[in-house]
Amino acid sequence: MKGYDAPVRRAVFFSLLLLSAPAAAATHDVGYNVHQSLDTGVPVSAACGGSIVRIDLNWFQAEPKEGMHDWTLFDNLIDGARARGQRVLAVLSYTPAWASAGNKDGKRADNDVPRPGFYEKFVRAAVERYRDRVEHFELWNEPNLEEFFEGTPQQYVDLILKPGADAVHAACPSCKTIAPDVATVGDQYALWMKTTLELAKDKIDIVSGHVYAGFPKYPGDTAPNFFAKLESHRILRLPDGTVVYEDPLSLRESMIKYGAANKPFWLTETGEKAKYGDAAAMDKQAVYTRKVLESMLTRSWWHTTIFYEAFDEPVMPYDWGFALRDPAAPDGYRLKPACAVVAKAVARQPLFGGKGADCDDGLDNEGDGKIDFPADDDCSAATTVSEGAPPPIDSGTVEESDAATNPAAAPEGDGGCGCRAPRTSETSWGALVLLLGLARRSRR
Ligand SMILES: [Ca+2]
Ligand SMILES: [Ca+2]
Ligand SMILES: [Ca+2]
Ligand SMILES: [Ca+2]
Repeated sequence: MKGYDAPVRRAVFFSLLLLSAPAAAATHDVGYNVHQSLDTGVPVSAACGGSIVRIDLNWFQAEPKEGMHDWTLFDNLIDGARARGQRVLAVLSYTPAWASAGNKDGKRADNDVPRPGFYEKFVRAAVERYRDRVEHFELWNEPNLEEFFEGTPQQYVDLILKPGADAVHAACPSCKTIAPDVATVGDQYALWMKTTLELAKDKIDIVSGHVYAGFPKYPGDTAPNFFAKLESHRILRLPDGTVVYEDPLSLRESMIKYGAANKPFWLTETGEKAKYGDAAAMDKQAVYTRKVLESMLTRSWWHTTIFYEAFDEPVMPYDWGFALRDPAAPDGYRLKPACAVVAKAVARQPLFGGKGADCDDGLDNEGDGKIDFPADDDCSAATTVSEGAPPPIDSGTVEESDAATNPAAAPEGDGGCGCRAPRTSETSWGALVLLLGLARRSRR
């Protein structure tokens, strides 16, 4: 997640996979990952409909020597964000070298397992300092990736999650702990969900995870997709019913299976790359963003999305941002089209706290491929409250094998909603060879 290397990791994983603030009545919130950028990240979040910023409150920076805290950076960031109407989600992670129990990979110390007792002291100090300004604390970032945590799920539970959550709640009983913040890549994330929820779900107020995967391109699209990681994992069967491949259990399925179904879920990272100025890529990013928002509308358990990420640095080869920092621009940045998608949804869609109606929120609310008045013929005016009933799910109109090799044959293009999960439990033999190839590539 750290700005200088996370996008590289994203790029690697993708190639492997190939494949105005809301009102209090809002049931869904949106925000942005800003790392530690007060001058660009925070204003971009405010401009792009965000009400909360996810920041890196790095342990190794805040406590460079044991017991010696330096809060200067975080004081400025948190106070600056709040001054712009942004709430703060603080990620408490990354071990200082002095607290390391051993540097397994021989590289950076910040992914090291800490010696027992030190993480909770840091958490306690951080929460005591910020409890009057920050309500949400995330306990580490993507601990299931060795790049960010070298330990086992059990070590995460014993040394980070349990003592960290106890420290948050001791310092601030009304504050919320967010975990386990797994990345849905590789084949171990379901194990991490199982271990953390079985052993420590009582320590977690809000379940979090990250999803980077495209939306289904057509009914029956069986490429690894957003919903397979979020709520409905893929099961590939032979014609006789034999299961030949299964994805790891999705985040939501894990929450249900391991007794955390009633906790809120926050998607604290998701996004799609788009180089500023590449019109096709920026349009694709805007569609991805819209589909995330549309998908939230029908899922009350999925409360908040923190998009990755607020902005790109012009000299860096990372382009996940909703804006490009540009000191020559009037505001210091140039916005990509995805920004307007979120800003409009938040301004107009009541479930995001907006003061408008379904027929003027920029979203395809029910998934018929038509957006707002006058395009959606269920809208008699921009003030019409509903775009109509969802169309029936039709996954049988295109042979999956045809669609897989010839996406042009698919009846649903980017105008489609993508707001409902495809049926993934039944897969035709015709698509199996392709699927197995994709499945192998998605495993690390
Ligand atoms: Ca290390
Ligand atoms: Ca709409
Ligand atoms: Ca519609
Ligand atoms: Ca309609």
